[in-house]
Parts: sequence; C-alpha cells; structure tokens
Amino acid sequence: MKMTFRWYGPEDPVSLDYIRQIPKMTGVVSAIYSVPVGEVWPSDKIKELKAMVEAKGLELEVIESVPVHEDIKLGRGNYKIYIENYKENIRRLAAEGIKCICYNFMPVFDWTRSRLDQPLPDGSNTLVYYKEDVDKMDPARLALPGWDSSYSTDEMKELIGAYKVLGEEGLWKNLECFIHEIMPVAVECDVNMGIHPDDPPWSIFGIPRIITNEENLDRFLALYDDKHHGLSLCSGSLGCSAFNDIPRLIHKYGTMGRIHFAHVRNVKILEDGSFEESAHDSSCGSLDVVEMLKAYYEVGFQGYLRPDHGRMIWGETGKPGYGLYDRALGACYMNGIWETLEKLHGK
Ligand SMILES: [Mn+2]
Repeated sequence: MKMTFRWYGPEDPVSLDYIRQIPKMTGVVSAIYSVPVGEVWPSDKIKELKAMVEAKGLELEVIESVPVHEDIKLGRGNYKIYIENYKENIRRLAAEGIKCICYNFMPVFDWTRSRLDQPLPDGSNTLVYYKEDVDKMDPARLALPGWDSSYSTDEMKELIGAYKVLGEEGLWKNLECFIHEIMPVAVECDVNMGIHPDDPPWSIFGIPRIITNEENLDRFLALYDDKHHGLSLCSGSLGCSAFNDIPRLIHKYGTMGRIHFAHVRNVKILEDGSFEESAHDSSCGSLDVVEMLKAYYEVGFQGYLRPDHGRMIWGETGKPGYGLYDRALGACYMNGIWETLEKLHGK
C-alpha cells in the first residue's frame, strides 16, 4: 500500500510543503486543471507538475482525474474526437511515469451534496447529503463547487433531458464503447485505469447512474478482460448505500487484482438514507475502517490509497472536503492500522 494525498496543484491552499510533513506520505495525486474537459493535456504542463511534486520529495504516479467529456457519455457531438484525445492523454501521462488514472462516468453532476459546511456538535463542519434538501433542488439552476459551472440554465436543461432519454442502458452502451476504445492504449502503456463509483450511488434528479453496487461493478469489470481495467474503490461513495458491504467488496475485487486506487473515508448514514461525512475513525461513522484496511492487507494490496474527504477542523478554511488537518489525521490513523496489521502478521 502506498499512502497518497490529493493535491489540487499550486492553487491548492494545502501546500506540498505541508503534505510532505505527514508521516509516511509517499506522493500526491493531482491533475492538470487549466485545460478544458476533453482537450489534450500539453506534455510540458504534465512535466512541470511532476517536477513540482518531485522537488518536494514526493511522487506523482496517480492522476485524479482525467475527466470524461459529456459528449463521450452521451455518445453524441464530438465524442470520437474526445475519445482520441483521451487516448492521447493516457499516452502522454504514461510517458511521464504515471501508473494509474482515476476517472468517473457520472453524468453532469460529479459528487452531490446538499450542504458543504454543515456544523457538527464538536464545532467542526462537514459535507452532508440530506435527502429532503436535495429533493427540493432545481438541478438546472444549481451550482456547487467542484461542478462544471460553465453551462447556462438552458444548456443544463438540455443536457439533463438528453441523459433522461439516454437512460441507464444507453449510458452502459456508451461506457462500453469508451472502454473498448481506451483500454488497448492503457494496456499498451501499462497504465491502470480505475473508475470511481458514483457519489452517491443512486440516481439523482432522474439522471441515470450506473457505477453504484456490486452487480454493476461486476458488469463493468466484465466489459474488458484485462487487469489494467479496474476500480478506484471509494468507500465513502459506495458506502453511503447500506447495501454495499465495503470490506467484502475490497476482498472480492482486491483478490481479482482489480483495485488500483483506494479512497478511504467514513460516512454516517442517517435513518432516512441521508448521510454526513464523518471523521475517518470507525467510531465516528457507519463504516468500519479497520475492517476495510484488514481486507486490503489480506489481499496483499499494492496499489495507492488516500484519505478521501475530511471535515474542516481547528478553524481551517478552504476547499470543502479537502482541508489539511482532518485528512492528515485520517492518513495517520490508517498508517497506524496498517503498521499494526503488519506487526501482527509478521509483514
Ligand atoms: Mn472518492
């Protein structure tokens, strides 16, 4: 297991100087944020990013994410050009030593929350998904940080309508087409592709979502018979549906060698199916982080792992979910569990 940390580049209020001070941190996962979705990333920008990270004694082996253009997901417009661009990005990233690429196939909205700074009883704040509040939202007029805000209300309405017409099976078809196009390139470049599950793992605003549960993960992996075709298994995304037994899924897909990147975080599932993102410790949420790491340990996980979102604590402000302190606590907690497992089992 290699412990890593997400870093949003030089604009990130959390600096590499701080990240390198977290014990046992091997590297960061990052991306080129200045290039519009679907375009080819200039090689000099990739080189520059890598040099910045390595100058601080950290590795850059994982890219999160190379986003997939909506035209690819909808199978319309310039999707063929965007798929070719995607292949070129895989080649260029591989040439700079990237070993793993995280991506997702969520239509329009990436992760969805009803509030990004919900106060908790201990004075910290966190991202929450309260069903009642999400049901009241108008997706065409909605903007949350991290979402593509470049659409006008009319464009957003059209886009949402197109996905409703496409439906789940249409989305599967376009995902299959994308996978069959890009995977031979990834295999040739020896780059592991890890799809990130949908967050949360259910349909929102009537838009299809398909990377949501075990049955669909099985169907996804069956699309291409090669180990490079795998998962970025995110415990917090899959885990906010109580039907997903995360340690069991880690065992299953880890044994198959299909988990390339692990996102570990905890969520507290509320009675009505809403959830709050909690501290990493098992005692703070509904998921058992020790059982998850035990599963990774038992399958001999060699991939990358990172603490996923954290709360905002100790007065920190910044990008919701991506402050320094709570994620650093999460990394230390997980490193402690891992070291204990190694000592108990003699490595
Ligand atoms: Mn995640």
